[in-house]
Amino acid sequence: MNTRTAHSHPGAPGADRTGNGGELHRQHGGGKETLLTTNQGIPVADNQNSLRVGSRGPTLLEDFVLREKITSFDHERIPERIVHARGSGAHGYFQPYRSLSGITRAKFLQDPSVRTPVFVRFSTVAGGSSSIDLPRDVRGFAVKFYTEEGNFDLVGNNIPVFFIQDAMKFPDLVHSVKQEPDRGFPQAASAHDTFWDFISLMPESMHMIMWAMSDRAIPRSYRMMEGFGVHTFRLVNEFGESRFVKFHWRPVIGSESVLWDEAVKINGADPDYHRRDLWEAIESGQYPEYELALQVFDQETADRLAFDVLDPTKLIPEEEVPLDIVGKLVLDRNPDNFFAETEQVAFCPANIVPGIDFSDDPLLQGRLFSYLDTQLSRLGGPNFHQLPVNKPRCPMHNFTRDGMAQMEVPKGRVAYEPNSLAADAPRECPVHGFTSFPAPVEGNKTRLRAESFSDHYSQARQFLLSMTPPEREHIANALAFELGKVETIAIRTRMLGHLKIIDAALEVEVSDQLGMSGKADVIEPAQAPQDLPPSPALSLLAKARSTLEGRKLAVLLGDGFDPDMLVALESRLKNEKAKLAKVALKPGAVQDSSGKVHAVDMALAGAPSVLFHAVVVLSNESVSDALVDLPTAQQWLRDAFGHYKAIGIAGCDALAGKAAVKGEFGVIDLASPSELDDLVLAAKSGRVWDRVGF
Ligand code: HDE
Repeated sequence: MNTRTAHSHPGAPGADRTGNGGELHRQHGGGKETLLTTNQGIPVADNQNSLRVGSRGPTLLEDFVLREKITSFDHERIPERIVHARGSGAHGYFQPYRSLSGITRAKFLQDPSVRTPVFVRFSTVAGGSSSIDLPRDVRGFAVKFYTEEGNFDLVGNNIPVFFIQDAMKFPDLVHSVKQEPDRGFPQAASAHDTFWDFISLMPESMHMIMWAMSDRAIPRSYRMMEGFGVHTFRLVNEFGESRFVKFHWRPVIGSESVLWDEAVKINGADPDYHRRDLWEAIESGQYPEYELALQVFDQETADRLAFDVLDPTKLIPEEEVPLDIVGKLVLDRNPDNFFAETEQVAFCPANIVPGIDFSDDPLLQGRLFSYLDTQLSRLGGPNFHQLPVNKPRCPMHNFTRDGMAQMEVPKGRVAYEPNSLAADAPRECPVHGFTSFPAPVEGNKTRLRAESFSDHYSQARQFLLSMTPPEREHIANALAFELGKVETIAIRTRMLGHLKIIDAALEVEVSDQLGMSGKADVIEPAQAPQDLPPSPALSLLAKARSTLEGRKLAVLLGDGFDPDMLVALESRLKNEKAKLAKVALKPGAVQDSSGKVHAVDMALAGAPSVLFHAVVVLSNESVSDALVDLPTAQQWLRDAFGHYKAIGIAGCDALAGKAAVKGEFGVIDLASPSELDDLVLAAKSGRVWDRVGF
């Protein structure tokens, strides 16, 4: 089969490959179409695939079409990042649990007593640097390890797969999700025509779309997010033996997501929600921790898997290649200066150390070029590695010189090699130096995508079928919400056509919500999907731990509340390693039943219940009924109830009655401190799904 045809987009007319004497137009239907050209006016024959050796081999440097396209893209914004512009960073360290010398010679993975300093930056993808923290979006999870053999950057995401298979399509993907170029909106949102137009024409994006519409795209906190290296990499040991590896990060306090209604409200109440949460957790000594886990496998296993390990739109289920937990990342220091560190940090997937190597994943191969290139314009020249946050912590000597913003003052006459005039000049070293794993490659130069990349639906279906009922419903709701914002009907029906291939029931649910039942386009998949067994590890809820560690709860205090109950609540939550925010109508004054005035953390007007994991109201309506008729107080409880949160109430029957939450599932009457056990139990299990019968 001609795989170029298999991957061509429904609706995209095939290119006219006949010579036409350099005309800028070609005939299509009744009218003339404008030819796609490079900046030099050279017509482009294939805008889908980069030039590579064989269909699965590395990409060639001579690919001027790819290079120009990516270069031009890389220089589009100054100085904010083109993608991942909105981010938050922290310092910390990484420590392996044991030596990994059997599988890699990387020094920082040899000795469990060695801590390697790191800088981590979490980010959203689509929005500008001042955009909200809770759009529905992928999150970046980028780690710079300052190892004794140089910097290793693991530049990953919180989703283990990606939208596209080839770097050639990245500028198109990003252009489609960013604000539409004529109108400059919407900011930080995928719910618009151009994104879904592109996606609906790119069947390879269907797996990632299931993830991007899932709870993963609206995390409660950066501290509660998984991370993934996405691509297959290699590990190489001291004997030169290589194995493949997929990198994973797992948050020690478990994962958690918000509901879409919460996300929308949090964006209004606190657009810096994630940034503030990360900062405050570190300031208070509650250090975010993540375990590094590896999926290590050999060529034989790779050959046995149902998918090509070079295809970044696919994952390897943990049930097939289990995770090996090998170390821990701890974030224990906030940046001193946001710009100098979080903004100027320059990650690059090409930064690897001896013992780690690339695979021929065509998306990774394109990234190896892009990041360094983009820093040249973003950070103004070739010396950005001298900025403190980017500078290696190990000795660094070479003969690169000059350039904008040169901060070093190199001494001596010798800035070349070989040389005989400087005996102490740095020399190459075949023993300790980085050597590429000599993976064999052969094939013709071609822009062909491997046949093994052409199943676009099986893992999308597998992901969906691995979800718990609430998670599955969220995906359907998210799709209906996003497609409901798409104005072009043909884009909606095209997407419904893809959903039908992924899962017929999903299409029925979404088209019903859109009022478009039976309207799905008929789409012929390049390869018919296979039914894969569900992978429970893909569900966040199925593996959620019962815990309150690192969670923030709120107590709304009304005048005359019982101080003993507050003390009991505080100490109970402290034992659970949770935090409690004290909220009151007036931040300056709330009195307990003895008349004592208490300090308050937040005023009710600025502390909607969406900001918290679970909520409590302690009041005394016989002393003061100030809260009862207050719409904000009623809404506080209504929202918490509607978001399936555990709720504790004491001395506020009238308010609970007006908010219509009294006696409902997960609403616990705190008549005495012993009832706190029930509250803690309910809050620990996350959401009270019983309220909707899940
Ligand atoms: Fe990136 N990406 N990317 N990306 N990416 C950037 O680099 C790019 C991809 C990721 O906190 C840019 O310094 C291309 C996958 C993160 O500073 C840019 C392709 C994954 C961050 C760039 C990809 C990522 C970036 C923008 C397709 C997950 C933020 C500014 C070939 C594995 C790092 C910059 C930070 C940032 C290019 C695809 C993750 C333009 C060309 C897949 C976490 O160079």
